[in-house]
Amino acid sequence: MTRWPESTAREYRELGYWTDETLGGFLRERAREYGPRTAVRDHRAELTYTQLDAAADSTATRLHGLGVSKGDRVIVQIDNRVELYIVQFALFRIGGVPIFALPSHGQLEVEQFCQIAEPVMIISSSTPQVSEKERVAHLADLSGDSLRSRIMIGDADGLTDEAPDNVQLWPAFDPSECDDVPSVDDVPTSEDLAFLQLSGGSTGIPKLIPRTHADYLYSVRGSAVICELTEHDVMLVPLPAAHNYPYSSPGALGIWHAGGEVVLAKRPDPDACLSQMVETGTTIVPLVPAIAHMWLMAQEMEKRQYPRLRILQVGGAKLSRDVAQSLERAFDTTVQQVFGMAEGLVNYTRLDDDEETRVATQGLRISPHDEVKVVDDNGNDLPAGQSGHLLTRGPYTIRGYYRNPAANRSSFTPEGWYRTGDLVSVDDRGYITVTGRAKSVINRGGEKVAPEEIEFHLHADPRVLDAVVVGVPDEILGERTRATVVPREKGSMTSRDVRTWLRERGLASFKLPDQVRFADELERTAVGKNQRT
Ligand code: AMP
Ligand code: DBH
Repeated sequence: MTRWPESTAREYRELGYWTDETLGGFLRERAREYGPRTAVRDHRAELTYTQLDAAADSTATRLHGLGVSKGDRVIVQIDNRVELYIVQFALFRIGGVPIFALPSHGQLEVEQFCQIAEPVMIISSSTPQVSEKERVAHLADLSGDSLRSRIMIGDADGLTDEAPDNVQLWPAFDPSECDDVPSVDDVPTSEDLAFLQLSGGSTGIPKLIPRTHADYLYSVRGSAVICELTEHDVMLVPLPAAHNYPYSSPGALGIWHAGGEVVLAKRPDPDACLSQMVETGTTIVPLVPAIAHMWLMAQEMEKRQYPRLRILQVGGAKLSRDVAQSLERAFDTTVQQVFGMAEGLVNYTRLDDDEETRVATQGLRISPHDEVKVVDDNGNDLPAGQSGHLLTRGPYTIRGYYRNPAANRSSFTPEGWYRTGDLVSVDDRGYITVTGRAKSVINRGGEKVAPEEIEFHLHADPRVLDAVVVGVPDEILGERTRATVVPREKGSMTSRDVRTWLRERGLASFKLPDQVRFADELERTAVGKNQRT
């Protein structure tokens, strides 16, 4: 893991940004303070802080018994249910390093995580896209050489006894059954690697983001202060809960920091979620623009009241001024724009910002020690107000990806600045406005898709002569993906064939092209590369 220089690390410690607290210790401390209060709820369970803490302990004991020890990587692909958090905290306690796969990742991505990170274990659940039966089959088939255990967490009744020998079935968690505390000799410390997040990435191969306990918890505490969270806050989580944004900006961790309650929604559909917001007295909800747009349309029809809703967060992709204004009016609340990245830097509009700032900018950094600079194509610094490439470094921004020297050479400067690939302008106050993007990533409603990756898999299809993938404007998603395919034999393929091919390759569902066009040839740039316009 590429680390911060020692002198910089010392500064962050001296400033009190990095403390000795680990994520495992964080939950223990919260349980001590807020014990009987509700920490988290999903469609079938509700856990107090004490129960979440105890569940993490008993699961840690179990995982330790299976041989997971400090530094071991474990792929965790669990959808929005309490077990996601229980497993994460269990791993943090024993120093296991979760890789936060998303429920929508396919077999292909999971195989790639195995190749890069050599995990000893994978723990999965069914997801909105994949049934329990299918998931068990996926687990059994995974070719990760390093995997010693494959665990499937289920709703008990949905699981059969006919599971393959190499997959263990764990029934959903029962809060009355936790009694043991793990005895671990080699405990993690706060500057150790805590987990691996995923980057949307601009190449075909996923990039794993190494976050430490200390750097992450600093960003969580800062975020909780900015959002003025208290123990009366209730956060509904309609996005995949393992994603960096609903996990830490301020996310579930920010809510727990303050003693509040997290409510996991199975899916982001507006009908269910808007009623759930009323029922649970939701005070804060993280959304991406595409979902915010859907919710807005539903709200304009239904006109429900959310007397407790303080903050409607929108991040992950650029929010239009119009939608921001309409959201505030329709939900009678404050919109907070969140411009962040799993690599680190997170910006928020502040709750007391004037309307123009709230609807037109993507906010201000968390920390005064977040260094932000804007440079031109040649790397020269630009003055305030001019648009250019955003570079950043700071107390919770990584200095390098996990086991990826090639990406590190291109994504980080020798002085440790992370090249975000975003084009922005920064005003005199430090507020950022996202003006565009220099990286080739397609931002599909907050989900990041690398066109090269899809092209790679299209080229692998023997029926395909050539293919190019681009993002095209979409009113709801912001951008949607369009594949233009040149078949070897004209008329030999349908768009369904193209999607089926990609799905069978094991690609995540959100990476399947929204639109497929066929052509006789592709336009080329002067150097003969496919034109992505
Ligand atoms: P990732 O590196 O996969 O975590 O994705 C982070 C990227 O998402 C950023 O570098 C931006 O390109 C994009 N992004 C996140 N939040 C916003 C936002 N509020 N407005 C515009 N783009 C955003
Ligand atoms: O898009 C992102 O990755 C993102 C958006 C908002 C993020 O990681 C975050 C906040 O922390």
